[in-house]
Amino acid sequence: MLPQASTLAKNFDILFNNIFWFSLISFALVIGAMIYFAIRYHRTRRDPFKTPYITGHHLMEISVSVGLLIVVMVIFVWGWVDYKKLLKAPSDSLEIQVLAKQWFWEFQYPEGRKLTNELVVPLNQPVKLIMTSSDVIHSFFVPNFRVKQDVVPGQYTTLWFTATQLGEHSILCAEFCGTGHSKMLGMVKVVNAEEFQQWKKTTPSIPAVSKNPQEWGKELFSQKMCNTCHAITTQKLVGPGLFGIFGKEVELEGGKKVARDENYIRESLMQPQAKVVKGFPPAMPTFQGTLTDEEVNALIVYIKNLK
Ligand code: HEC
Ligand SMILES: [Cu+2]
Repeated sequence: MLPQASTLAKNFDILFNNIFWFSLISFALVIGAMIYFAIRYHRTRRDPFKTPYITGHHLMEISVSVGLLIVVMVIFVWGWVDYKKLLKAPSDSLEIQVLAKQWFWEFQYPEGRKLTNELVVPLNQPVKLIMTSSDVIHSFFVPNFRVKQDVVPGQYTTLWFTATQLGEHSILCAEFCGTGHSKMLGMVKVVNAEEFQQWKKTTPSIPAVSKNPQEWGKELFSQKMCNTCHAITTQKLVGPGLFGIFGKEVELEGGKKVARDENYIRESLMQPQAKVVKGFPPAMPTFQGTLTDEEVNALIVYIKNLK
């Protein structure tokens, strides 16, 4: 058996084992009865030309149906109780953003620290993952923690766990996501609280902050694929050309007019569908979880200077 390395692992294993043994015993009984009846009532043991006439047996049928219903309901309610524990992360959880990409995992801590394919978490501390994908559907799976959750582009899914075993635990992608799927591997590194504080000190946060924001914004504009939908001239592509837009008013779908200020651009990135420019489809993907505050700022500076 895999190690039970999270608080939820035991619950799931108990449920799983109960269902497993119940199924196995039922299987043995059913097959055993079949073999017994096949031998006991074999044609050679009775008059081959006389088949007994059998009518239904109400009491037996009802008791089997009700009995099985009770078994299924027990499994359902039991599963529901455990599932509810999985849904609601404790309020003191450490929140970490997860971005799945073909074909790696990116983890971002509240202070801006970013790690690829490695998630460092403290022992016995609830950790909540806020996950999204930048391309196709992936699935975040840590077998030792018994947690698995789809990671869907353009949407947030969450997952939480409290690690109870020090050391390294594999992260797998459990949704076929392209040719590199099997190599989409990561590691959860569970350390104790002091080591975690130490790690925080020695791992620099927000490494890119010292960059010139305008240059950085320019890099991001192509890195984050803004340029596939936006020209930096006034030309229309999928989205509006961004030349000289900053500070000017824009007419929205529905006729309302708003000024394009920092907040407007920020909202365009985080909730693109909140204000849709007139004459364009609501086709812009959200960059929430993909762009850090610093990156958003850099992009704003860049767009501001397109004039
Ligand atoms: C898949 C295409 C697509 C991508 C990728 C995309 N956008 Fe957009 N964007 C649009 C469309 C379509 C609109 C117009 C509809 C709307 O307002 O949502 C838009 C609107 C905008 C606006 C408002 C424009 C205006 O005239 O007021 C800004 C600013 C913007 N995008 C910036 C960005 C930045 C920065 C990126 C990259 C981080 C980006 N977009 C990536 C399609 C895209
Ligand atoms: Cu994947």
